[in-house]
Amino acid sequence: MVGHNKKRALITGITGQDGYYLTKLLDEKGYEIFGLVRRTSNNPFSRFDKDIPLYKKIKILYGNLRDSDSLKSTLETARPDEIYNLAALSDVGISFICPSETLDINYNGVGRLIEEARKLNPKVKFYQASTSEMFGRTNPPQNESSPFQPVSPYAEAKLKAHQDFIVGLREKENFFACSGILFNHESPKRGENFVTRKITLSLAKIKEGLQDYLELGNLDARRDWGFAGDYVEAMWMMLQQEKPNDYVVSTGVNHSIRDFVNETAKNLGLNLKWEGTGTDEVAKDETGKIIVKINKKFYRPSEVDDLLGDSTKARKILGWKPKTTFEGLVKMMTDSDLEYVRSIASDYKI
Ligand code: NAP
Ligand code: F7E
Repeated sequence: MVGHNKKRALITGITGQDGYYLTKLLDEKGYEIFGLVRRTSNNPFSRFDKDIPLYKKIKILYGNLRDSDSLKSTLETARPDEIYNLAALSDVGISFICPSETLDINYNGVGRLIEEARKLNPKVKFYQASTSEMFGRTNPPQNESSPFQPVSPYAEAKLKAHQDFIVGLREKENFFACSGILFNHESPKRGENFVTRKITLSLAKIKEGLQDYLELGNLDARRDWGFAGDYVEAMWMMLQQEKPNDYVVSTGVNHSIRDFVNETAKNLGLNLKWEGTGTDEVAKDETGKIIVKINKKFYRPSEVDDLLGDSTKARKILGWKPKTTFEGLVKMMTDSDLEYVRSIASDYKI
C-alpha cells in the first residue's frame, strides 16, 4: 500500500545537471519518478554516482525525443501526472555545428512528446525547459514581456517550441503547459563544456599542477548565474499553480566571464593579473606564468552579450527566490572541483 497514491513524474533529461537536482527534489516530495534515458555507450548516470540510494529509486525507461514510438511506450508505462521536459541539445556552441539535430531535439522533440502525452492524458501538466537565450540581443534586464531576439540555432529551436507548443497549445487548447525561462544555472554537476565548470575544473587542475593553462573565448559576455538546486524548485512550483503560465527565473545579478575567473582564482589563492586586450589578453600568476589565454576557437559565430533577468513575477506569484549568491556558487563549484582533482591527482603523477 505504501506509495499507492504517490504523484507520478516523468523527467526527460534526467541524466543532466537539472535532472539530478529535480530528481532529488521530487523524491523529497514523495513522487514516484520515471526517467527517460537515451542508450549511450558510456554510463549515463555518472551524476548520480555518489547518490546510489537516489539513483535506485528512479524507474529508468529507455527512449529518445527523436523517436515517437519510444515516447509512446515510455508514457504508457509511466502514466505521469507531471512531465518535466529537460532533455535538449543544450550546448549553444555545438548548436551552430549541428543545427538540424538541435531543431529536431529542441523543437520537434517537444512536439512529439506533447502529442503522445496528450493522447494518453489530456490533463497532464507539462514543464518546458525554456531559456534566457531566447532573449538573445534584447537589452537587459529581461522579463516575460521583453522581446525575443534569438541568435543561435539552440535559441531559435527553443523559442519555436515555446511559442508553438507551450503558449500556442495553452491558449488555443487549454493545455496545462508552463515555460520556465531560466537564466544560466550552474553547480558542481554542470557539464564540463560550459564555461563556469570549465573554469573551476581547469583552475583547480592548474593549482594542483595537473594542467598548464586555461584557454577561453569571449571574456566580456555577461551572464546572470544562479545555482541549479535553487532553480529546480521554481520548476516544481510552476506545475503546482492553479493556472499554467510562463516565468523568468534568475538572480537579478550578472557578471562577466572574467569576473568568474577572478572569483574562482581568489578561492584557490591564485593571484591573477590581467594584461593585454582582445585575443592577446592573458592572466598571469605572481611568478609571471600565463594561467589564462584566449583561443579564438571558443568564440561563437554570434554572441549573446548581456543577460540579466528580472524574476519579479516568479517571486510574487510562486513565492520563489534564489538562496545562493554568486560568491557562494563559485565557492561551491571550486571546492568540489578541488576535492575531485586532489582525488585523481595520484593517477596523473606517475
Ligand atoms: P544537460 O546537463 O546538458 O542535460 C541535457 C539532458 O538532455 C541530458 O540528460 C541528455 O541525455 C538529454 N538529452 C539530450 N538529447 C536527448 C534526446 N534526443 N532524447 C532524450 N534525452 C536527450 O542540461 P541542463 O543544464 O541540465 O539543462 C536542462 C534543460 O534546461 C535543457 O533543456 C536546457 O536546454 C535547459 N536550460 C538550461 C539552462 C542552464 O543554465 N543549465 C538554462 C536554461 C535552460 P544524455 O545524458 O544522453 O546526453
Ligand atoms: O557560455 C562564453 C560564451 O556555454 C557562457 C546553457 O545551459 O545557459 C547555457 O548557455 C558564455 C558565452 O553557456 C568559453 O561565449 C567564453 O557567452 O557556459 P556557456 P550559455 O551559452 O550561456 C543557457 C541559459 C542555456 O539555456 C544553455 O542550455 O561564456 N565563453 N569562453 C565560453 N563558453 C564556453 N562554453 N567555453 C569557453 O571556453
